[in-house]
Order: sequence, then structure tokens, then C-alpha cells
Amino acid sequence: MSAITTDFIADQNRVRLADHREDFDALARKLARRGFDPEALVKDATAFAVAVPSWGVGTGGTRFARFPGPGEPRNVFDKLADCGVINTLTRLTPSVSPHFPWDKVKDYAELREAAKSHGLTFDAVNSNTFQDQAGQPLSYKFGSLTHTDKAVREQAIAHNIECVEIGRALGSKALTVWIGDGSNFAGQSSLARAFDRYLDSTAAIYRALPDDWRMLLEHKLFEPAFYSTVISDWGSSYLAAQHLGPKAQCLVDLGHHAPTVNIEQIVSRLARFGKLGGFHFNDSKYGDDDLDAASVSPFRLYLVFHELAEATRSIGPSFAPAYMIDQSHNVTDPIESLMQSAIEIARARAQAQLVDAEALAAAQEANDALTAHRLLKAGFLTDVSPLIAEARLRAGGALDPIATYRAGGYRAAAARERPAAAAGSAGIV
Ligand code: RM4
Ligand code: MN
Ligand code: MN
Repeated sequence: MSAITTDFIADQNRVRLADHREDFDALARKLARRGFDPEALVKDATAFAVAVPSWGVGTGGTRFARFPGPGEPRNVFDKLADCGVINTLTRLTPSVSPHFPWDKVKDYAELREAAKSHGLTFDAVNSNTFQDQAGQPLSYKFGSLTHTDKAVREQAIAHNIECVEIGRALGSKALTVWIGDGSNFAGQSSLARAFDRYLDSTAAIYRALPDDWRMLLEHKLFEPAFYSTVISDWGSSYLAAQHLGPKAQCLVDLGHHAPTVNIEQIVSRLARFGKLGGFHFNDSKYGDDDLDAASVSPFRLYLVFHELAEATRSIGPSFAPAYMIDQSHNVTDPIESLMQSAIEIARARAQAQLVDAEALAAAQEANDALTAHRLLKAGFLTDVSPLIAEARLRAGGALDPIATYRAGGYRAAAARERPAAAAGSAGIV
């Protein structure tokens, strides 16, 4: 497979270097004038990382159709190779969030080695009890961790515990639990008893969790259940995390809320009470949860990072939510989308460092609404492209990851080496 080598990246960067220097120097002067230390900002940007989802490098689909692209990964080893390319070019995604049983293999030491050979490690492990797998004894058609039948619940619990075991072999430190459980008819299930069963089942998983692990509870407003979802909102997720104990925290998937919900406020609340465990980044316009991060609402993403910057200031370095991307790429090359998304997430984060926190607090205390708003918006209005490009450059990445990727011919090589996947099947990912 044509590898994107550091020499190739350096060659590509050379062409862009003079322009970049000019842009970066201009931005650095501007930031210094505003009282920021550009060097410290670059260092801070270099330290940022977001995990990519192993399931994100295959072409996604809707429930109507899936239109596969060329050179799709055939297995988890191919997925790791694609994830490696994303990180080599962006230097933002050194870890992969795996999904089981989708990424199941016989030898996890071998999988960990394969990741290492691409410069990758493993982030939070995702369990899957929203589908039935071939040969599975009991069906999840009517739920998993909250199923009325204890035997089904036990099967789902056992799967989650197996995910923890696999995660340990992979060097992961967190389990993300998202269930599709819910109902399609009013009255179909007892809202109270379903939640009780969730608490019981997750407590059993929690008991099997190593001490230095976290369990991330992911809520979702709807889908696949369309009337009620057992863990539908941050309130339910918070109640469960609180009930379970300190190792349980909430995971905020940006696409899993009602369209008008104020997500940044949720972020602030959860952080304040030590229950903000992590994120799944994506964007949405209506009820979906799969568009590329910041492709619709970059300001919202910025506001989320502003709350995270605030939380970091008040809580300190112990505040470390897990950052992951969770999107479905139906019409783009997934590698390109994931690079673009990682860059947009890094951008929002870098911009959020450009708020004068003291001045903002003073304006808020003085009830000077417009000044407060202008101070808050100052970061969003700053084009930090040269700053995050400089961070990439120093880390060995590409000044223009997408152009460099296209010039490298990786996808064409993948298409030659990986036979085409079957077209037409619908599917969430
Ligand atoms: C769900 C949820 C989960 C993800 C699955 C594939 O909507 O976001 O995090 O694992 O999709
Ligand atoms: Mn998610
Ligand atoms: Mn989702």
C-alpha cells in the first residue's frame, strides 16, 4: 500500500512553507498584541488529541442505502491503516476507539501491535447490544441491558464485560455504553421499570470495571426506538452515573439531543459535578447524529469548547474528558472527512483559548451583556488556521492534510489492494 511517508509530507510542506510562515507570523503578532503568548498557544494546540472511531473509516449509510467508496477497509487491520494515515497527516488522532464485536479478532496482542505499527493506541472501547450477531443465542429485538427477560440482560452484561477484557488487552481505560433500548409505542414498556433494569445491569458491569477505568454512559434522544429511549437525555444519564459511582460518567454525543437543546449548558453542568466523561463529536441540522463536526454549527462547537476551557480553569488539570469523533461518512472519502473534522475540532478548541477570561468574568459581574458577548466571541472571530497548522507542522504533520493526502494516492492504492465491498446494503455505519 502506498504509505504517506514523513519524507513525502516534508516535500509537500516545503511548497507551502513560505506562505505559512507569513500567515503564522502575522497571526502571532496579532495575538501578542491582544496579550496572548503565541508560543504557549502553539504548544497547547500541539498537546490536543481526539480519537477516531474505527467504524468511521468505512463508508456509512442511511437506513435506505449505502453507497460504498473505493478501497474500503475490509477488516479492523485495514481500518487501523486508514486511521494511521489520518494521524500521520494531522497529528491530532493518535488513538482509535474500537467497537465490538465489529472489531473482534482472535489475538488482541496482535491487534495492539498492529495499531502500534501505525503509531496508534486504543481509546474507549464501545460495546454493541443494538444488533444481533450471527449465532447469538438471544435476540436484542426488544432490548438488551433493559430487556424484560433476565437471560437477555445477562447476555448483554456479559458482552460488556467481555469488552472490558478486550479493552484491557488493548490498553484502553474506558468502556462506552450506548444502548438502542426503548419503545416504539406509548405503553409498550414501563418507563420506570426499564430504567430500573438499566441501573441493575450497568451496576453489574460497573462491578467488573477495573479501578482505573471509566464507564461512559451515552444518552440519545431517539433512534432506533422512536417513542421512548431508556437513556434519552443527560438527566437520565446523570442519574445513572450518580447511582453507579465515581467511575461512571456521562458521554455527550453532540448529535443526540433535541435540535434546540443548549448543549454547552449541559457540558457546563456535567463538568461542574464531575460527571462529564467524554464526547462524541459530530454535527447535525435536524435529528441526525452523523454529519461532520463543525460542518453545520461551528459556533456551537466553539461554545462547547469555551465551557470546557472554563471547566479546565476552575477544576484544573484533573479535568480530562475523553474526546472522540462519531460520524458517518456517506458521501465523502471517510479519511478526508475525519481529517477535516479533527482539524475543525482542534480549531474550535484553539479559538476557545482566545477568550480573555478575566475580562469576561468582570463584564458578566457588571451585567454588561454586550461586552461579555463580544469578549466571548473574540476567539470565534479569530482565524487560527495558521496556529493549528504550525502545531501540526511541529508535530511532523502536513500543512495541508487533505491536499497532501490526495497527492499521495493512498485511496487509489487502497482501491487496487482491497476488492470492492458489496453495494446497496443499508446500515448505520
Ligand atoms: C449510536 C451512538 C454510538 C455509536 C453507534 C454506532 O448512535 O452514537 O455511540 O456507537 O451509533
Ligand atoms: Mn455516539
Ligand atoms: Mn449516534
